[in-house]
Amino acid sequence: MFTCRLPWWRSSATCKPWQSGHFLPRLWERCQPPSRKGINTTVGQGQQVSAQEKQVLEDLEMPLARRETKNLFQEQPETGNQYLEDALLRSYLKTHLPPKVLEEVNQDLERFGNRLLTKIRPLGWECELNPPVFRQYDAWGQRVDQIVTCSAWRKMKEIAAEEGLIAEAYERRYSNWSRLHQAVKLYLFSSCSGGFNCPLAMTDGAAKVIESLGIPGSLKNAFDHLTSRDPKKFWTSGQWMTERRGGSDVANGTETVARKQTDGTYRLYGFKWFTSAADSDVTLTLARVADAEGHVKEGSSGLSLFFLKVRDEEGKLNSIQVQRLKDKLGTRQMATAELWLDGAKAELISAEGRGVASISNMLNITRIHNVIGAVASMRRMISLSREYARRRVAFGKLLKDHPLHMQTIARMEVQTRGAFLLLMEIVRLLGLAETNMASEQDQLLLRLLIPVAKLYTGKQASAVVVEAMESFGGQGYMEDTGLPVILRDALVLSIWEGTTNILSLDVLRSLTKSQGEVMAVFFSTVQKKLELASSTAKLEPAVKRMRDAISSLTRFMQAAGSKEALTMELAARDFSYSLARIYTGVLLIEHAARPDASSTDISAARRWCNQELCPAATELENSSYEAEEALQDSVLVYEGSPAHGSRL
Ligand code: UCC
Repeated sequence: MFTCRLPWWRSSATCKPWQSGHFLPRLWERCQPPSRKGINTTVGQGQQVSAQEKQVLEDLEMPLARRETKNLFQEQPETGNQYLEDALLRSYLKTHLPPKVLEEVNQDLERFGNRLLTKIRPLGWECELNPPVFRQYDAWGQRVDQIVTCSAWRKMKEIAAEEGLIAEAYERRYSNWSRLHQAVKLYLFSSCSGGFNCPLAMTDGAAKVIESLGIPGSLKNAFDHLTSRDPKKFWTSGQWMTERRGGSDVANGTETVARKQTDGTYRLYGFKWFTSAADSDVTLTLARVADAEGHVKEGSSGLSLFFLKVRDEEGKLNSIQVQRLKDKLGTRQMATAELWLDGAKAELISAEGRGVASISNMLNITRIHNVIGAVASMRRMISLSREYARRRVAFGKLLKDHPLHMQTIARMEVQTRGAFLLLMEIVRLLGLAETNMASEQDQLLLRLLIPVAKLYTGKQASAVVVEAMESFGGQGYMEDTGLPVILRDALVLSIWEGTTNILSLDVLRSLTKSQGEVMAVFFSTVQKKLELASSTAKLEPAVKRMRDAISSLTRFMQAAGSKEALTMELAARDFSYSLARIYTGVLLIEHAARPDASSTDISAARRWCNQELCPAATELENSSYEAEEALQDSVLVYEGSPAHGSRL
């Protein structure tokens, strides 16, 4: 008989092989066929857990000979109704929503949670298994440029309309809370959506731009379609902003030219390099208006915003050619294409030269959707990870009984809670702004927090999802578990809609544009929230650390303000991280100071505040933002490369 040695920290005895989780027998008959997603979901599974755990441990006592050796496999994690299982979400809604709104929203979310579980998640997996295909020519050699999507993808569009995933935010039936209700539905939908969250982000952004233009007559029909609950009427929108010369530097990268026609419309000529959800009905895009001589103005002030329909009434493309579909690391369920605009008919919808300022209304919405996607992917991975820990046995006990394993998941949980509260804060402020209830301070805070949250949660999602994947051991790396899909799709979150550095520079843009007012509001808001929480004794250490961090940030601002512009540019990322950590920490403290807060609320706030809260101040003390350090950065990067000599 063979034996294996126990780990070094246990007694020197040996254990039988079946005491190791690698030999865990088949316990339940719920395995899905390999072609389906390898993660199970059940409604109301919470009650079964202790019996299941008991069964796992009892089964380990059985001798190997009595078990089905040919069917040995590990138990799959199961999740139930996401809404009912999300304690933080439910406590947030209970705390903030007025009772009548809470009652209705609660009912809607519980019903939606069941629909997600039973209908929508399987469709999402079908979208993953049937990515879009590009068909350039028909059988007879005619160019057709069709992007063929699967039926599940098209069903997602119908569901999005029926559930009001865009409409909810624009109907405003719950006044300022409508935006939050919509965001929560999108958050629940995101990880089941098979990538359909991407077109919804841009559809929401397009509706927002049109609304912010006052819904002009020519766009009324489009607005009605974009915000419709009727699946037959509902349209999705793209956002064609990235061209061959650049995704970040839109001002210099945009080559597309708009030529005015006698009827007042424009024809667009150019090449769009990334056009996500290329099967959308309409889009917003940037171009340079040519004058009578055909000249265009370069730079940001030469850009204008256009609206166009992708196809005409007969379904023919609007003088657009699809070059090819992108071969992406993730989000493969959704078609991202390269498009030639060869005289596409379009309507100018911004003032000439105000394209970037106008499309930034869309960017700010899609960036919030990015935050939604980030929090949703973290929450999904943790849900699976914690369920797995209740079933998987290693070293003679369930993973959930290994303190180090639990510590690792708990750390992820703290990150996810923080990110969730930051998301809720932003959509709360947006809801106020959209119903004319936001003060000037609220609006400034919203402007600052959107890029902060986008850049920070994008990074958190990558880190948390990778960590959570590890908690499944080798299974986490296996495609047919569905777990790698979540990782691939999460990795775009720090790139799409602006990279971390571009967003950090946008944080600085908000400071400059408001002449520092955004920071005054930031400081007064965090101070106010802390004062309200300071009477909770258990939060004292967290409040103290937060006050210290705020002092550090104040000192950083004073010191950086007296230095050259390079200092702030070099500090932009650390500074943005500092804002994210401080603001999120304050939100966690605020949530933990509620009269009915749980011990986990308090613990989460304390743990968050134990990390370094103001890295910008530390790095300033380390002289990281000095000009010599910037030079040294180049030396470090290029040492040994052909560019080394030429740079020194
Ligand atoms: O490329 C992409 C695809 C990647 C991978 C695709 C895979 C599929 C993913 C699927 C996921 C589901 S996505 C696109 C990535 N690119 C971006 O997101 C753009 C990044 N770049 C920026 O954000 C830049 O900061 C720009 C383009 C906004 C900078 O443009 P400018 O022209 O240099 O900026 P200015 O001159 O500073 O700003 C022009 C005006 C100003 O207003 P005024 O003129 O009134 O002073 C700014 O205040 O625009 C205003 N503005 C804003 N206002 C600029 N940004 C904002 C803002 N965020 N909010 C409000």
